[in-house]
Amino acid sequence: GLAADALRTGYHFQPPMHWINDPNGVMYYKGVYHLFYQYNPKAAVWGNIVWAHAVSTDLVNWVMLEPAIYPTAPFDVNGCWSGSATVLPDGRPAIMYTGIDGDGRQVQNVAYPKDLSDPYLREWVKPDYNPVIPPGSGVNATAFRDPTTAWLGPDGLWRLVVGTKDNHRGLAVLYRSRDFQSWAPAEGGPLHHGDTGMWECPDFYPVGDGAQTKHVLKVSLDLTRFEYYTFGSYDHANDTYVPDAALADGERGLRYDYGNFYASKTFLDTANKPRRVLWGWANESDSTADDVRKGWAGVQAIPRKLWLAPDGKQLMQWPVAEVESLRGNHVNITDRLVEAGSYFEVQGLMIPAQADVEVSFAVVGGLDKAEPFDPAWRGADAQTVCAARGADAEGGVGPFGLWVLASDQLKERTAVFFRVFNDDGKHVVLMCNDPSRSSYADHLYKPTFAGFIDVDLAKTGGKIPLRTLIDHSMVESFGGHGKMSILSRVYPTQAVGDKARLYVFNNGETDVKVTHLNAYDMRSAKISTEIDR
Ligand code: DQQ
Repeated sequence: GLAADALRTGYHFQPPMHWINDPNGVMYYKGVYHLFYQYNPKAAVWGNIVWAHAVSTDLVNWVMLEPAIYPTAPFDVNGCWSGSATVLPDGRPAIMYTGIDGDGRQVQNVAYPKDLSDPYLREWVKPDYNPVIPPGSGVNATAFRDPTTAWLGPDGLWRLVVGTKDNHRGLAVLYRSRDFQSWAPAEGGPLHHGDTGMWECPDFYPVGDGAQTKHVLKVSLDLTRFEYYTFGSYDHANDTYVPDAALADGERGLRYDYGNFYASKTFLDTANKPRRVLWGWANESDSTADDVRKGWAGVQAIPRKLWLAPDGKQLMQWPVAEVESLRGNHVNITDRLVEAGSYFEVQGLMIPAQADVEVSFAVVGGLDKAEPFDPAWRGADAQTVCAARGADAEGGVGPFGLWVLASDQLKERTAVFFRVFNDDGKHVVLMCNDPSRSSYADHLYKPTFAGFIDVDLAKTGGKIPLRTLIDHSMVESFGGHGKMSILSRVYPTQAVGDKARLYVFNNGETDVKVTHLNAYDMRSAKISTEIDR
């Protein structure tokens, strides 16, 4: 079996035990960050779902509180599913969440804090007039959930979006309300829809400033378990949303993360500048039997700052700066050549299984040897390409990158790397996470994750940066200063704790150079409960 304790994360959010999934109701309120999340208080499998609750002043160290929202009434007797928080103009926060009622219908309910003078907002009250948004006629009552944070229109009406489906069509439906109690769907039809099955956990919010402001619509696809987003213009008067024409919609669209990252949600952090912060859930990729044995399942990704790229082509993400407060012992390497076909170990970390690594690569041998991009791959997704040309397939330019959570003989290792193709004279850069050798355990789900990263190596002088947050069973990577992220769950049996190692490798025919590498041991986040505070 897998070593349950050795695989628990040190600085990614996890409760002491049991199952977790979606982040819910994330907000900043009077100096405190709130993270609610889908939680099974009884077991390490999905079920008995309540909103567990944790609070923090820095998004890094957490106080675990009692569950905040749990079944108490006919309108949520079968479960309290995902939803969002809204801070109202009078300063009161409101939570909208999906309840599973006595008939198994999905309904939207509102809850308010019992005591506004409690800075932690421990107790929540559900008014008797719930549900406030039952599934109307023509709505699929078993696929109607996950209300977004609400926003106020220029006409003084509140708006929010609920995810649903109509046969195979995913829908984001907009509802309006004057008083946050009585809600009606916008007459103009759904805000957006796609031919991609149920849309879970929609999120809709502005990014950019001034003339550059865009609205982002993110949806979580129940069928593929990936998330996609578009951005474009939102007409506040008519509640219509038109994605930018240059962006692909649906499964060919952009993702926040090209790996194991789902049911995410953002909030506006008014304490800092302000910034928009993204939370997302990373599922396990071991077996259900492993989870039961481990006694826990599910982790939250590092909260990420999210913004619109200056070129307006995509969103960018970066771990919130507060995470760096956990950095300890530091290892630095400058201008080290990694010749074609070579590798070296990064020495000096005390616990390489719990580290933060920032590395900047430069292709110093030119791009001439880049492998031809197989025309058969046109239209295929990056994951397919990377599954065909993984970390161990020698290339022309790349694969080069990191081997993390590696055992001393390198039998276990997870590769995070770049690989450059020549597509009719245009260079295409693949960023990839290859876990195929991550563990001796043979029953694990080990999908290769990848994306095409928008970095023009001809313009950057061959330079491409990578940051990887390593946390025992988490490998969370950011390429190109936040242009692409890939989260992967791996379960080494040998490369655990201080036995794990870190390497830089180059499996290509072209030399690369590590211009800078800064690796840090990461202290564990402080997790306390009410009792030991
Ligand atoms: N998880 C929740 C649902 C949501 C799904 C139930 C997404 O509200 O649609 O736990 O992971």
